[in-house]
Amino acid sequence: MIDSLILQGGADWRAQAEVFDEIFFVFLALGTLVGIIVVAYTLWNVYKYRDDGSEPKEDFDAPVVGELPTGQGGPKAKKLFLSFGLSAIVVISLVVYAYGLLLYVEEGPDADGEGDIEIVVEGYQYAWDYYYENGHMETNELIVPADQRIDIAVTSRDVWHNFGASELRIKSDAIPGETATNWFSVSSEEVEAQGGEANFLVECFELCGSGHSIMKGEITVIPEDEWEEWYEDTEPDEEGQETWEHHFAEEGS
Ligand SMILES: [Cu+2]
Repeated sequence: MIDSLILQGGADWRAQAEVFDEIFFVFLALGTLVGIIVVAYTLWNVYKYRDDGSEPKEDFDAPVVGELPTGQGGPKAKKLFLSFGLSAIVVISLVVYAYGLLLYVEEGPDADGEGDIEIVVEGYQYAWDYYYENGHMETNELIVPADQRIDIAVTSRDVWHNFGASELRIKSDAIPGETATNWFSVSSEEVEAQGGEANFLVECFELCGSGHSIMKGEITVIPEDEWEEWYEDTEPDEEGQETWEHHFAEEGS
């Protein structure tokens, strides 16, 4: 139910996928529970107040078509307050709980930005370019280390696109002239489980032209030491560096 894209960097470091799966599970479980109670209570009342042919009791407060129920004073009001109170408690705690988790998703763990890997993602008809801090550029395949928070700044070169990786539960608008930020993380456990290299499909989620459906990429996560070796070998590029700085320096995180 909750998959294992947990990040190990600290007890409170959790991948977005894990957070969203937890929210989904909590809402599903509570929804099912409330549903069972409401349906069971309804059926029980249908049975209890069924028409068995006998005359109704004199003090029976039967509902009248076209009139608002007035007999909810006395002991019956208790039931009203109980159901109202319980609903309020459930709804308010869900709002507080979900809002707290969503704030975490927005800010990410360790929001000081130090030591994070920052990548500029630029969409265009019909592919994705990724710029690293040293200006190195990769097309369609984004190679990042495990156990790290990866910050992405998503933008577009031509029309509106949307950068998303469903398994990682990330999705960001790619709009020309604008920068949308997002983050993700994959644990080394997950990388090991996928055989030393974890792969996640990247798709464009904004209809952007005739090649929209082939606008696919990949996020490849490798162990940190392997990634560092790989990154050392990449060629720094001045133009790429300018693109990177334009999105990360100007944001002034
Ligand atoms: Cu697109």
